[in-house]
Amino acid sequence: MWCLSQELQKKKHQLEEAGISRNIIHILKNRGYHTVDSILEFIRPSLFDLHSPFLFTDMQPVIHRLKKALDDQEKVLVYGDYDVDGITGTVLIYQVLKRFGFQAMIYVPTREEGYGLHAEAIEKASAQEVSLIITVDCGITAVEETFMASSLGIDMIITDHHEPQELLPSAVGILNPKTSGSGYPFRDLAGVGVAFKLAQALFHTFQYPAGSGSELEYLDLAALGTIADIVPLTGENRILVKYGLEVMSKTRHQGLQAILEECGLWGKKLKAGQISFIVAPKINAAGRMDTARLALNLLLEEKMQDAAAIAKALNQENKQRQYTERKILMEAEEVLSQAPVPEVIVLSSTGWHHGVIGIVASRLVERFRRPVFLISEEGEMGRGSARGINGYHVLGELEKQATLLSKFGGHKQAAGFTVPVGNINLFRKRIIDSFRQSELSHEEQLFIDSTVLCSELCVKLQKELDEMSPFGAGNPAPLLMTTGLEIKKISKMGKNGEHLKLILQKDRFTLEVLAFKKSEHLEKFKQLKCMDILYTLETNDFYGEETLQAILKDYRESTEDSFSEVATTSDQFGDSEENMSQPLFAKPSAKDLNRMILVEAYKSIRGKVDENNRLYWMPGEDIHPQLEILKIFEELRLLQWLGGTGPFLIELNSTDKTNLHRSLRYRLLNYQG
Ligand SMILES: [Mn+2]
Repeated sequence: MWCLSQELQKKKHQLEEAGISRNIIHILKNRGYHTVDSILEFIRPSLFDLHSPFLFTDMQPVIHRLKKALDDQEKVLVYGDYDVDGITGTVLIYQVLKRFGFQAMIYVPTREEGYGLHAEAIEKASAQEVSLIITVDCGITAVEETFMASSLGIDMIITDHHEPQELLPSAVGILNPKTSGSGYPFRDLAGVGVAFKLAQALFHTFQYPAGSGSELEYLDLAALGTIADIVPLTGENRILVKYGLEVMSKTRHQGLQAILEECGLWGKKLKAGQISFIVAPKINAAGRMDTARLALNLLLEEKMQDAAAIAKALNQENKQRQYTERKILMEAEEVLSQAPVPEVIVLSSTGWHHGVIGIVASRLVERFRRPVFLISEEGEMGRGSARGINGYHVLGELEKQATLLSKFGGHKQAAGFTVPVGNINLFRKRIIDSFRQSELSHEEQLFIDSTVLCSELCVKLQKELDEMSPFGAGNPAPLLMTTGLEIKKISKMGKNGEHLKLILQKDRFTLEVLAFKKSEHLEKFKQLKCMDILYTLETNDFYGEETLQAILKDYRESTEDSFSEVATTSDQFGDSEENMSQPLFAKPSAKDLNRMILVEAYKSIRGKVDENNRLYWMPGEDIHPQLEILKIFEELRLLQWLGGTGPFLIELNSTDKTNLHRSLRYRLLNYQG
């Protein structure tokens, strides 16, 4: 079903005056960004807006314990998870600890050992005289293991982002934004995001070593893990990923450079989609097929040559993984073809590699638009992986069947579980019954962000849409609709002709449209006189000339009144009109931020920087306008945030001439003032 929200009101909006086009304002309003402030924060995210890590209630005791560990040169074990989120977070904490002189070591369990904290690993750590363990991306349910560690004289610091259970481990401190008393305002951080917050607190506490780095250097790892873990790319995650991708394109991590080279992405502007579809699977391949050691070594490697060799090996392992994946997928589809596809797909087999069934489950969800539970039987036990559809709470459904399961955990969209093989049939029946009792439907709803006229399609619009990137979970690429197009030309594309390329036209405007994996629609397309399409927009750099390219998501034959065929929703708007006209800055002194004050502020910063052009600066009492100044300078690339959430470590760039009007933040401010 195609769903469209109502059109924007006709009167000219202040954001339009500041140079944002109507389509963009419309899209952002539909996505819940109602106030000018929230729109500005969204299209101009700033590192100066990162939350203080000390908002975590437990950050003080954690840092206090870490200080003691440093003073006494205790052995500290960083205990991570084997997926990309876990590995990046583990490497991040380990490297930061090392840089401040800690006796740090790493442990990441194999997939055979399974997810989470293990008693044997704690015993091993104890034998090696470890007296402090920091978990990364795991541990929030490790009540018994934490108790056991403490009986061996080991303290625990738990950093995690998984859903907590009622009983929390009695650790020195728990950093998990999903616990009720966490104190932290943003609950969607990935495991590596939480690790990054701990790193920020460490840098704040142990100071920024003169002339050397800051937490900015680790933003590449934070972005990689955050994208790979499919957490929503909104709020603080959006800031981490947007700037993290920039850091990644110049990364100091040799292994990251090597894997980007292996993927043909080194030296290019990076997109979140490339990281999740091309880079992350290669790093994950190690964790899936065997031990995660290869991926870990990749990120820790300091010699480029060795890093390149590991990246090659990972690529090989990924190919093996893809082969295994295809095989399981074919087997699953074969089973499903023998009967009508049930409301919820629950399949099990003895031959399936449990490290790959999660990906296969995702593929089946895409294909059949149903929740999927795949189980790999190993003797008496089955290890399962589940993926949901919109509105289906995978973890919640597993909770309902808790009596049939021996272990489960995860998130709303994805989860893992262990089930005795004898219970699988009953489990399947109950899961399907539960779905039937819910009011969920399998029909996919496509939410159209905006309708666009053929005449409006230009590279400038695409560039503006691109300012809404990074795209991914929680922030999909805008879905556009254009109606009444005729097919001018249609041809097959790709190695086996599996894709189609269409040239569509209306009046004198034409649009190039790519339809991936739609070659079987060729005849259908040819019979259409006139069509409406849903698509996302990209640019194609063709011999140095940028051209527009639409990626087709759905299509249908045009009717007399195309709009009446679309379900319209108006509830998303609410009373947003009023909100939109609220003044941007509530603080009275903010509107005085004119050109002169900005020039004075810039001179003052320039007068205070050290020989490395750096300044560790705490804005004074009236912090709000001062922060706005920093954000305008950041937008204009006059300065760069290096670290801190106030005080800030900033570095002045060498450019000194700029036009203030290039800053959207400044323009909006000026328009109001
Ligand atoms: Mn995670």
